[in-house]
Amino acid sequence: MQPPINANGQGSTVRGACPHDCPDTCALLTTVQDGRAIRVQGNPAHRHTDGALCTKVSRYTERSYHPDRILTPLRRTGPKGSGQFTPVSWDEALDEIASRLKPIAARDPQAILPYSYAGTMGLVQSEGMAARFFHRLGASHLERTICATAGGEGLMHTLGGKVGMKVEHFAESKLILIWGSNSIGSNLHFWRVAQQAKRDGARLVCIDPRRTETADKCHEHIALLPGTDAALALALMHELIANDWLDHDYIARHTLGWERLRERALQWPPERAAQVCGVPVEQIRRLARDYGTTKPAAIRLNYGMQRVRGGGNAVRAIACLPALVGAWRNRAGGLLLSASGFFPIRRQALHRPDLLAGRTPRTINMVTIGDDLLREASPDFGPKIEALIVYDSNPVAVAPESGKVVQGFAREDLFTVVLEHFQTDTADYADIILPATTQLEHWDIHASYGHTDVLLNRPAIAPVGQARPNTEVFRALAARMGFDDPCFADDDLSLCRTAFGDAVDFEQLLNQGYATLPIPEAPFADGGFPTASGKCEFFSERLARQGMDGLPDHLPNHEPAGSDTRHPLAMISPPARNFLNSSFVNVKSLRDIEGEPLLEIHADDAHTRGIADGQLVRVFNDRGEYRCKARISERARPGVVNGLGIWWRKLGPSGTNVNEVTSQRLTDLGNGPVFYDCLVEVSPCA
Ligand SMILES: Nc1nc2c(c(=O)[nH]1)N[C@H]1C(S)=C(S)[C@@H](COP(=O)(O)OP(=O)(O)OC[C@H]3O[C@@H](n4cnc5c(=O)[nH]c(N)nc54)[C@H](O)[C@@H]3O)O[C@H]1N2
Ligand SMILES: Nc1nc2c(c(=O)[nH]1)N[C@H]1C(S)=C(S)[C@@H](COP(=O)(O)OP(=O)(O)OC[C@H]3O[C@@H](n4cnc5c(=O)[nH]c(N)nc54)[C@H](O)[C@@H]3O)O[C@H]1N2
Ligand SMILES: [Mo]
Repeated sequence: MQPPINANGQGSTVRGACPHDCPDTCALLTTVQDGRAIRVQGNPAHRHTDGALCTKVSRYTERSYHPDRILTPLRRTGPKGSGQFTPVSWDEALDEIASRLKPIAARDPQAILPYSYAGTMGLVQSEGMAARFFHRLGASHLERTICATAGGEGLMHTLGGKVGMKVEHFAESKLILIWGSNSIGSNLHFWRVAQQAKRDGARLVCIDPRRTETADKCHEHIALLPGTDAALALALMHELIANDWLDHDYIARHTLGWERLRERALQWPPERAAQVCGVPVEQIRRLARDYGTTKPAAIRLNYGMQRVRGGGNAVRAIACLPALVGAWRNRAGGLLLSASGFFPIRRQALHRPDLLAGRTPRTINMVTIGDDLLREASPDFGPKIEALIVYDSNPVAVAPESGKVVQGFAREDLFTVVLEHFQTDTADYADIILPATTQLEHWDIHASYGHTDVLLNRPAIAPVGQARPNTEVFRALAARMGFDDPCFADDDLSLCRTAFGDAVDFEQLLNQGYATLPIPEAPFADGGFPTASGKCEFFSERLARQGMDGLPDHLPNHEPAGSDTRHPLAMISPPARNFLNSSFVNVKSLRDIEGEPLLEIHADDAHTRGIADGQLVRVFNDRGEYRCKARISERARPGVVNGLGIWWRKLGPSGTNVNEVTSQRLTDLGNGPVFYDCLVEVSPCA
């Protein structure tokens, strides 16, 4: 085991990192008294955290010492899903898991599937030891697509990777487009920078179907229909061309495919886009003028706008804009979706794909886990999934089309292990639950997708109850499976060192808790994009070679608004501010702020359906239905309803949540989910 406490030579304050799936990756200071964490604060010395935390993480001790924390391994005693378990010892639990996995592995290890996402973003506790274990086993490979792959691929094809502006330089921008991002809720530390820019005279424009708390505080809100962002971006290009608001020199020297993009964009006059986006044509013209004539102009994209069929293309289209106006020339101009591509993570050394020893296991997409758990063996699919090991994720609540996900998890012939802090909707279906440590209790090291610092997390307290770090569980399972490769003996601190090797100063991390990557102030002022051509690729040869459109285009949703008279409303399900995906839903003080599951609906749509404010409603389509209270609200535009997520199913009025109605279809690029490409009807409950 790891040394439980390291007081860091500072009495009882321990430096850490917020583990959550959020662009901000805050530096934490935990105050420990008599071995107990009594307070978690933002580190004032870390420029991006600036001493401030979101409401959720400032309640971290409430989550870590929650009376419902799982304190011992548990074995199921009732039917799957009933949530009935009895405590067992670690040895019993681990022996049982190994004895169940061994015969499956002997037949075909691909019948075993890991299922994990970003419960912790830590490089060590997420896949640090787990990937080694599953590679050595030869288990099915999980395609980790549930969040960001459409946008990630879009960026990759256009800019060459998940790279962009440094977040701190938005403070000097004069125009900021906040595009598909509710920054106040999900990117608070960026919002603080945007506020600085606003005080210095910047204009803020929010592009989002929902009138969010962020939209409220911007100068302008463009409430487009979900999944129409590429049409808007193409119309902006049309106007930049028509009015010659272009940086011809930057285009000539640092871009590829301009003539072809020009032709495409000229097919998108603002009138056409206005029709598709459902916004006034004047708004598009004004936005184009602002973007074409204000310098420096910056775009903060977030992943909210890529959870639709054309999400990858939409990101490609938007990522072309800064090059057209030469915005990258200034450090306060350009675009930021994710900065994670700047981090020199040594994935091979950490994950050890060499342990596959030449095997190439099949891939299962985490988005389609509902269908895949219900599939029989076949030459196309491979073996039926017989065992599932879930960690850092709550698929029964967060994966789309949960009717099928639940049916799959309920299979009697499926052996399921869940590593968790709490008895989540997913843990209810486990055969064995293993108690996991929280960030206050283990070592980890973090990259970020919203800034460019590496953070180290030291354990502040001993594990609560019998909890163990994920790494420790996979070490113990490796031993029981007879895997004696030396890499299974690496302890967590050495895994932290391995993650970046010499690329970051580990002594500085130990002493200060964070280290800044050396990245140029304006990384693409003179081109130098990490694409094959070194240019911003408007046209992608690579996509064209794969038989796809080499240019970005608007691809209508799988379920476009107005295409199904039985389900006329477009539904999006963005995060509730005080939850993080399905994490924190069980923290009472935070749940009290959110109240209960809500569907925001515009007054016009409510009245035609006889729905009163506060009334219980049924939200349904052919995939399923869930119930919640309706809130008649200006936050919803006509034709679009907002089902704020992601509630635990068992805390919802009918034991279901919003993912009952979302679909398992995929995005144009990256095989991502289409949570916000979903048509429903809403009716009042009697
Ligand atoms: N408090 C909190 N913070 C979070 C999260 C959370 O659950 N809660 N989630 C974290 C995670 S997992 C991620 S991936 C990141 C980013 O997570 P995101 O899901 O990108 O988070 P938001 O910033 O809320 O952005 C979503 C916004 O996009 C809008 N939107 C929906 N459809 C469209 C569309 O078609 N076009 C446009 N333009 N906008 C659309 C939604 O209304 C919403 O306001 O945030 C992280 N931060
Ligand atoms: N309808 C709809 N669905 C969505 C979204 C949406 O906007 N709308 N957003 C999607 C997005 S962007 C994402 S990223 C996914 C997120 O989906 P998930 O990554 O599954 O995120 P969470 O729901 O937060 O669940 C993470 C779980 O990991 C556990 N955990 C945390 N730390 C540790 C640890 O150290 N060890 C172990 N063993 N467990 C730990 C937590 O207790 C929590 O239950 O959801 C997606 N689902
Ligand atoms: Mo996400």
